[in-house]
Amino acid sequence: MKIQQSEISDYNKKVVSEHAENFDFLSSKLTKQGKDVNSIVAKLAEFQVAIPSWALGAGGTRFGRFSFYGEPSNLEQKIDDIGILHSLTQTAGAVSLHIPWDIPSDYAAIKEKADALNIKFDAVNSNTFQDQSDAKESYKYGSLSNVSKAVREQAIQHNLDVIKIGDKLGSKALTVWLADGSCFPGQNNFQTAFQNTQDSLIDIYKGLPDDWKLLVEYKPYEPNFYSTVIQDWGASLMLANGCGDKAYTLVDLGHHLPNSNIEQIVSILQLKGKLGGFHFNDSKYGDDDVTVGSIKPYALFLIFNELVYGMQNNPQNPDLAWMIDASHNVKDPLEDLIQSLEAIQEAYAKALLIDQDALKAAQLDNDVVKCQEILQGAYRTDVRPLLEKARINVGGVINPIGAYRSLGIREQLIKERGRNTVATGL
Ligand code: PSV
Ligand code: MN
Repeated sequence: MKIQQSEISDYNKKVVSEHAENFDFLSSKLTKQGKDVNSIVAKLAEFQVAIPSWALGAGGTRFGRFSFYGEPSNLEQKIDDIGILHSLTQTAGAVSLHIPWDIPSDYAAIKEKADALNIKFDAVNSNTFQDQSDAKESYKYGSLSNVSKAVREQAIQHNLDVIKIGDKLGSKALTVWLADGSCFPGQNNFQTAFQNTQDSLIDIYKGLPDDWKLLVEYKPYEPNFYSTVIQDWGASLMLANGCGDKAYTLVDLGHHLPNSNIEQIVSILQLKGKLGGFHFNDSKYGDDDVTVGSIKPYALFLIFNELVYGMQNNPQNPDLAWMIDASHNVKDPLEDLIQSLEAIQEAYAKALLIDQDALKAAQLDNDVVKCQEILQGAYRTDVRPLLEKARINVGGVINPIGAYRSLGIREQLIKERGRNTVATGL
C-alpha cells in the first residue's frame, strides 16, 4: 500500500491551525534569542535515518515472539513499509539490509520500487552470528575470529558476497557486527581471537570498493557472556586503524555497559575522524533495543550535542551512516519506528538550539553553572513545532502517529497481507 499525497494534505488541514499557533509562538521566542529558525528547520528536513530491514516485524525474546498482524513477509513489502514511514515523516529515506535475511530476488525491481518511494540503500549488514542451512562450517565458536581457518574463510567470503549485493543496489558501506567471543574464562585465547579478527577484516577490506566504508561495530556482551572479541570502541578503533582509511568505528547506543559516557566516545572518535556510523535505540539494562528516547532522552540529547559539534567542527570525520537498531515486542513496529524517528529529530533539534559560542565562552571562564544552564535551556525547550514545520515543508504530516492511526494504515496492511504474516529477522 502507498499513502497518497492528498491523504497527507487532507490530514494536515485538520491540525494545521494548532500547529501554526504553536510554531509562531516558538519561532518568535527563538528569533528573539538570536536563533535562525529557518536554518534549523531546513537541517531537520535534511536529516535522514535508515530503517533496518529487520525492524519492520515485531521483535521477540528468547522466550517467545508474538508477531504483529500484517507484518511484511518479503523485501518488497518491507520497502513498502519504509515508504509509509517516509511519506509520513520524510525522515526515513533509507533502508539498511541484513544479508542473508533480505537478499533481493529481482534487483532491478527492488531498486525501482525504492527509487519510486525515494528510499536509498544505506549500509549493508553481514550475518555471521547464525548458521545458514546450506553452510558447510558452523559459527558456534566464532566467525572471523574462529580458530579454524575454514570457518574464517567462509565468514570472509560471506562478507565479500554482501558487498557485492550492496554494490548492485547502490550501498556504500558494509557494517560488520560479530557475535564472536567466549562464554567462559579460558575458552578463548584473547590475543589469537583478536589477531584472527584483524586478519579476517583486512581480507574483507581488500574487497571493499574505493568509495565504500567498512564500519566495525562493538558490543561488550551477548550472545557471549564472558568476553566479546570487539568489546568496545577501543577494540573497534584498533581494528579499523589496522585495516586503513576507509574503515571506521560504528557506535550502537545499546552496546555499552550501564552509565558509559557515550557522548564522550562519539566526541573523541569524531576528533580522530573515525566515527563512521550510528545505531539508535534505548536501554535500561543492556542491549534492550527499546524505542529511541523512551528511557534516557537527556543522554540522547547530550550525544547529539557532541554530534552537532563534530558535524560543525570536524571536517576530518565523514558523514555518518545513521540507522535505527531497535526492536519492539509489544508495539506496532511502524508506530514504534515513528516514535524513534521523532525522538531522534527532537534530540537533534534541541542540540541545534545550543548556543555553541556562549557555551565555549562559559567553558573558557570555567563558569560551570552557566554551561549547565545553556545545555538545559536548550533541552527544556519544546521543539515539536519545529519538527512539524520541517515535515510540512517537505510534504510530510504534522503528526505522524495521529495520521497513521486516522488513516487506518495497520488495518489496511492486515487486509492486504493477512493476519498471520511473519517478517524475517531476529
Ligand atoms: C547486534 O546487537 C546488532 O546491534 C547489530 O547491529 C546487528 O547487526 C543487529 O543488532 C541486528 O541483529
Ligand atoms: Mn547495532
